[in-house]
Amino acid sequence: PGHYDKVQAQEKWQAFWEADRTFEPLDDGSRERRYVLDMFPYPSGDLHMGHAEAYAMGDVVSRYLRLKGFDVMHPIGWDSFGLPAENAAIKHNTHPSEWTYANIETQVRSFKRYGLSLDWSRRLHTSDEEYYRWTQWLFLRFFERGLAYRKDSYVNWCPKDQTVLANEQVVQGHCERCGTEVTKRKLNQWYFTTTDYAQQLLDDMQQLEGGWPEHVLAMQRNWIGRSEGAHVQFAIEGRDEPVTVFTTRPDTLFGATFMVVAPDSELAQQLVTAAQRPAFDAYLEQVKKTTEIERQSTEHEKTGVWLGLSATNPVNGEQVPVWAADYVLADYGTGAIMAVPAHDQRDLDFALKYDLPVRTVLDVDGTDPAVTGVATVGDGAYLNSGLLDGLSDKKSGVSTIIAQLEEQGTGTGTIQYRLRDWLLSRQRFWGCPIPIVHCEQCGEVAVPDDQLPVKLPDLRGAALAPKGISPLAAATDWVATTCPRCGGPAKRDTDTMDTFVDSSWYFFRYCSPHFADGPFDVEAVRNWMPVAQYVGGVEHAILHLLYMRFFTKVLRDMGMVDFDEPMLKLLNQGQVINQGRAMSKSLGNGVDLGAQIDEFGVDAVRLTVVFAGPPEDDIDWADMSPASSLKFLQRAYRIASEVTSAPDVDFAAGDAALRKATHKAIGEISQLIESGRFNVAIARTMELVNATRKAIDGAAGPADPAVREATMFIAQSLSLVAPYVAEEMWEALGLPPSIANSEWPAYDESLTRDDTVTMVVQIQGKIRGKLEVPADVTEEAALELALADEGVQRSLAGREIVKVIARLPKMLSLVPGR
Ligand code: ANZ
Ligand code: ZN
Repeated sequence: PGHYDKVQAQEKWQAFWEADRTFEPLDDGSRERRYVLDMFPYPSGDLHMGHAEAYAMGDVVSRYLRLKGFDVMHPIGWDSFGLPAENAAIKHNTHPSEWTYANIETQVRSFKRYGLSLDWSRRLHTSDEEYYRWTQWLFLRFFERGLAYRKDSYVNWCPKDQTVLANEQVVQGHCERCGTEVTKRKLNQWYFTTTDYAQQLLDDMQQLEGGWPEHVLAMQRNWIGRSEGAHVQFAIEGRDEPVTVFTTRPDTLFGATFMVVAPDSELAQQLVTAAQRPAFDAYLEQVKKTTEIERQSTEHEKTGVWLGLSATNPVNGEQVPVWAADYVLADYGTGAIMAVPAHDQRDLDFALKYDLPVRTVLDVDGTDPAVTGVATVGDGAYLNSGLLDGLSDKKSGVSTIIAQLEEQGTGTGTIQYRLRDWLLSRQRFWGCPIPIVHCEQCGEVAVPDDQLPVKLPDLRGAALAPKGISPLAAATDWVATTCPRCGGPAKRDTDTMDTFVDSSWYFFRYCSPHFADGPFDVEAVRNWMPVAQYVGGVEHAILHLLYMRFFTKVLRDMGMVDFDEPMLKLLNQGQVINQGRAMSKSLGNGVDLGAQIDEFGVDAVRLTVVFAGPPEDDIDWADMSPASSLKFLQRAYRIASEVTSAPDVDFAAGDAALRKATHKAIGEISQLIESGRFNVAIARTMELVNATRKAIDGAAGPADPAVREATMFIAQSLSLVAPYVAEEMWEALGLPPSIANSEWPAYDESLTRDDTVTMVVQIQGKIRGKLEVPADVTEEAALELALADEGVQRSLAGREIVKVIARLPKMLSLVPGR
């Protein structure tokens, strides 16, 4: 007796919750709604320790809000398109869906075993036709609004495999499959205009202050990267159009001694002279082998080639040579810069290497960059700078030069964002097809809504292997279609969408997962969103969160949602590591979740991960002891099995000391959970278990009503992390299942006060009231209590207090005015 059988309990309660549909929300408006969301999983094999932690955290919030009386929606689904399924299909000569859905089923079983309070009725998979139909529908709405467009850009290309590679398939510049050096190839690809929303994405972060971790907001801010500066036009001899550069330091224009354009830009192609063409072409081939990261690195040795011509500096008419160099990127700013070697280190490195002039135009610290090799930055007195000479701060330098350029018509102040448009095309099979048809007569034509979804053709195994064009392009029967506009012959677009598109709107779909007339029921989204708590890994701190914020803003502008930000609160759980290192196959330090559960049970594993430390911190499994978690749970269960009072016993008659401990715990644990300090909440629960044990063994005994009250709350508090043992405890207490439908107790503050004293309230020397107050009552609190007392109020009859004499805690004397 008194022993909790973990395996039996798991099976019993899983079956109960499923049959009872315990975790499906009522969704009838009878209770206030709360939406708790975990980032949905990718179906790569079974759940691992990382999942165990993340989902345990989300479940604490979800179960707590449910007990607090909210109608909680806590859905689950799968981000089920993606490259690993395609690789598995090639390897095993199957269809990617086989690997995908088999893994999903494995994960479903594990999630259920893990005892999460998930609503299985809302389950979705982004690779289902029912889902991707609406991904396509959304794409078309973006397309209609000019938010989806095509342009040329470079992709990673393996010359041996003849295939496009995703960034994660390029390992140190080489193809992951065959080791060949990866090069770049130009392709016409689809983009979303995230840049149109750059400023809103920045501004709306104000609404997330306090709800999102500060470092995530900082990462978003950096990624958007707002820079204030100017566009400056340099005339080119023999060319009508000037070349425009973007600079954050237009005030250094007098120090511009050359100009640089990105070698892989259209502009470089236009500018290069016939004489320099061979040198340039050879250089471009070399640049294509350099990764973007190398090009941006300050360590990387900069290279370049002269394009054979000069440009005119608009403020002094000076002729400066025009170069192409790898450190200038094609898709930032205008893809062209004015080089000011004295005050920009990259330009200085380049100038010293190629023997280009260095001219100091700012005296920052008395040093000369041409001599030291160190560019000087910041504020300083302007030199050799015409109208700027005499000024000595950047702010007035910048505004003066911009005013001059604007007057001349050779430049304007501008704001530049580092954020780029979202490249969403993938030359991959296992993704959502882009619902566009290319017609020779009509150009890009949207597939009509009533013909959605554009389904993937049935390709498997070798048909997915690389062979020069993407698998969809090779499916010629599928590609050939008729133009929806003119009826003539046309071709389907053969790209699929980045899976980040799928995950940018799944949280809307959960609100009405089977809605057939649109991606979601607007009314359902209004009822449930924004999400009260979002939980997921910090690896998604930038792209996923930015993209889903972007989608939300577009949907808002379409009138489909009425808020700016979809997730009010964000929790980034830490990682589970082992022996100080991330778990990995090569280190052999992986900890298998299934094996841990087999040995210690779900409750003990969940308790361990949540108790390990603040949710945001990493957990080192080597320091954990699921065995002692299990021991504690047994201790808690034993208490419940020993309680002998009836369920309807009157708690008020219980042992005062234990009642006080219980109510203190209720107050504190509620606060701790609400502020995300789950580990401390568990520590408080452990203390209450100890106090209850003492009461049972001591004078109070197992029949004392306070013991029942305490044990009920222990079970409820434990139910947030150890749901099986909590249900067993609830049952042992003779209470109806499920504990998940019980009510989090109200905390009675008066019970938690320390010893009370009777305070006498005198008015003009006469006793008008006697009150029970805490022994350590403050004058302010005493006065407030006194003024709330009916007898005192009657006697004061509305008169103001002009003087208070306090001899606390025994006496408070009030002198009213006339
Ligand atoms: C002249 C200059 C002088 C610059 C100076 C800086 C200091 P952020 O702050 O990141 O926006 N730049 C502009 N476009 C570029 C591109 N496509 N690739 C590489 N570099 C580019 O940086 C803006 C500065 O980075 C610009 O201001 C430009 O160099 C360079 F004392 O112009 B600056
Ligand atoms: Zn047509």
